[in-house]
Amino acid sequence: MAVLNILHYPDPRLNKVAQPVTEFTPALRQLVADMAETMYEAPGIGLAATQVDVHQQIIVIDTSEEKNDLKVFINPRILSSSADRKTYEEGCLSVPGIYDNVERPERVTVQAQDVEGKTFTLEADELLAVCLQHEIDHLQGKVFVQYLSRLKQSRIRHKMLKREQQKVA
Ligand code: K1U
Ligand code: ZN
Repeated sequence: MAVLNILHYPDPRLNKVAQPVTEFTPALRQLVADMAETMYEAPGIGLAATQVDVHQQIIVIDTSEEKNDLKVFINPRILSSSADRKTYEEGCLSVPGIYDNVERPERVTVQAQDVEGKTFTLEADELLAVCLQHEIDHLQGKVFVQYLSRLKQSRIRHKMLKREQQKVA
């Protein structure tokens, strides 16, 4: 297994749209295992393949306290969203140290495939619903800061670029 490099905002590779997975191979299993290791090591509660510069529709999530409930979503799509909305203070491994409120549907029903290609449907609420929507956004090339005001986006962009410059200096 391996810990993969996580891209940081505003890297333009985070805006690429991920393609559907068509082959359920041992290489896919290995990538999923590496993504899970990367998420646990960060630590985080979710990770989309886009964040590790792989532009395929793959997500790993574990919102359990004990970190023993790994969920894998291949080719996820939202079948329905509740009219009720909820605001949650989100974070992102691609925007470390930045947290802000995002309003989203409170519940979603998602259809996806598992690592063997078997289709399943899941009704999600609470943190799992927030995390699933955040990760599906990543697969569509969207980072949570894009829900914030232009002023906040600009401040976050400058802060992140300054941090990257300090790393190389
Ligand atoms: O996609 C990502 O960057 C992962 C992100 C998921 C997420 C968190 C909160 C709301 C929506 C989506 C994270 O995991 S950020 C880190 C984090 O939330 C966390 C880290 C350690 C313990 C508990 C939470
Ligand atoms: Zn994120």
